[in-house]
Amino acid sequence: MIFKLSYYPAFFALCLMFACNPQTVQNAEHSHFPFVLPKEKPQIKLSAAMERNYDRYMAPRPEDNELYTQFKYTKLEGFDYNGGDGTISRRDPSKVIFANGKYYVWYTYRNTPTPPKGAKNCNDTIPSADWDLAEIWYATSEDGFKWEEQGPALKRPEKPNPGWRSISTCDILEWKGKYYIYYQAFMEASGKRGDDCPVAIAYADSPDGPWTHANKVVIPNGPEGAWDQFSIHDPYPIVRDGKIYLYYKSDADGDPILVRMQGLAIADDPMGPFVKHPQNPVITSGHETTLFPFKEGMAAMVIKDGNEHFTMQYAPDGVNFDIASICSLMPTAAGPYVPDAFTDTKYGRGITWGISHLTNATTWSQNHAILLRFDCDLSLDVNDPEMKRHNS
Ligand code: AAL
Repeated sequence: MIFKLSYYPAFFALCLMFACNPQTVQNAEHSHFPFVLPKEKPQIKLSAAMERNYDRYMAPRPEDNELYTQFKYTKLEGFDYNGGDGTISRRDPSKVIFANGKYYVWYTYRNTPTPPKGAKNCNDTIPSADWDLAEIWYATSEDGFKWEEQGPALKRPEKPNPGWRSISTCDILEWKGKYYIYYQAFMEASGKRGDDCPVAIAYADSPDGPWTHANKVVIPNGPEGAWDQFSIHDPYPIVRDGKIYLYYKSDADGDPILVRMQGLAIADDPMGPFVKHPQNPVITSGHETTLFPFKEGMAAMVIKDGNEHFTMQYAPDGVNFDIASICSLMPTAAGPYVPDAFTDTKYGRGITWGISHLTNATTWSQNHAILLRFDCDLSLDVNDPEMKRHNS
């Protein structure tokens, strides 16, 4: 409908009267609604959606939330994939660390005569899944974009040691000047009962190795009926409170309710014993584990799978996580560069980049995967007075 020109003065007069009405002004000041979204939760009756917009997340707008980010992806230089025919795969990167003037990343490396063929068709040389018959390789970089593959950090140990069939999905710990790699230790092919594997460990004096398999399970599967009976996957150690906080995933043998939750095991020594937290599982969703110290607590990227997939979560005590934000296009199997992963920080500074993987996912067992870099903004200002106060 079009206003006749002669109506305009009357219309503006009405608007002016409304704006100048003391009652209108008072309401606007009182509620700020529905015109302005206040930063603090207003003391008025809110809808359920607005209640949780204030209570559940760290800020009412994503852009003000320190644990909200968008992700940017960049192809890495320096890796050969045999033309992408599925015979070479790199996946499940560790955290990135900085040592000896360069960045290091470790990852699952598979180079087999054929791409994965599924559990029925695998043998000693044909892999069942992308992470079957794998080794742990590593690469270094000066800028995080151009990488030099250095070769194997760890080959499979001799049968019957844990991991003789495959070693995969590792993560790194630096502790008292020594280095430790935690990895999934397969004793049968994935897709048979091999995925029911525990976590084993190797150690070295330098990130360049040489690495020694301890030939020892450090995080065993839970007892029958426990949520983590079937697997201990994606080990992810961080130093907190002078101890090793190792997060891990279990997949409950495909149980539709419990599928892929995350737990925590704590130890005073890298070799264990690790004590599983009585409140496990501490995260109910996600797939691979990705966490980092943030403020006084721990932040987690809860990526695919579960009711709370694609969220950033925060636990002030590293145990009791809540949703901080919802993000999209999150990095799969992210291994961030966590500058304070091992410093026992009292006020974590967050992350800005890391390495993740991308699979072509043509079958359940995934033909092959590539590594790529992600960039994000999940970091705090290092000059933040709070950070200085906590870490001084
Ligand atoms: C990954 C990880 C673990 C699983 C498989 C290989 O992305 O969650 O490592 O076992 O998939």
